[in-house]
Amino acid sequence: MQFDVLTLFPEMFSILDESIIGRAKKNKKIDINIVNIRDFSKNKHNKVDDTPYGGGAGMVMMPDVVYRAYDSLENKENAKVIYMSPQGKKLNQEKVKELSKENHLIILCGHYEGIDQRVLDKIVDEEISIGDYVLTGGELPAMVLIDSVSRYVEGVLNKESIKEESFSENLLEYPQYTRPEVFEGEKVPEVLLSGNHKEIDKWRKEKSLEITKKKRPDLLKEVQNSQIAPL
Ligand code: 4G0
Repeated sequence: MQFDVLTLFPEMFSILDESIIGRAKKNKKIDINIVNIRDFSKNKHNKVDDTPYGGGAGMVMMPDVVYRAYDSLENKENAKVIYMSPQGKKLNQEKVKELSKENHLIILCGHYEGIDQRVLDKIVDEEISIGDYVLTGGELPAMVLIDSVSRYVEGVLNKESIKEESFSENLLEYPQYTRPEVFEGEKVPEVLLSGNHKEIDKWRKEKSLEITKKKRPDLLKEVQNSQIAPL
């Protein structure tokens, strides 16, 4: 999977060199190409934004600079262009799975009051929001998108994790325990030490259901609607 990111703050993306996404990059399971929009300014001061027509506060990113940055990318024909914006369609796990089936995503990160509408109309296929709140830029949302989508790319996670996840769809995870057997006087639930895998599975499903009922009853209604009997 190829990700191209158009941004004014390329250094923010060093976060993706860590942990599982960093390993996926090293192992060539994903390729993340960060492009600095500022490199495509023709202004002698490398200006990338200007005041809004019609007046008002803040600055707007100029369409020609953003377009040249986009146009510099190779193999765009089969790529989907995504604009990270609080006005976009809300990202969820279903959308993440759908995007993971693409081969090439181009992610545009806006700043200031946004980007000139004309270049958005010309190049953007989908506008996506990571939630109903405003951030200072689209960079953190872009990284959230890359992380969540990369988890579904073949070879990034081990197959077991993904399988277990789909098994418990629309339910929250059961609690996990590891050594020591007693921590601050609290013992690990006995059933997990029993070696009885049928009983362990049953306990975990019950816990998942109980925790979902308590923390996210809205999810449980979706489980009922989807006709998947969890127990
Ligand atoms: C475009 C995305 C980009 C427009 C981006 C702001 C939150 C999200 C930006 C704006 C972002 C999100 C109109 C304020 C940059 N903040 N929820 N900030 N406007 O995904």
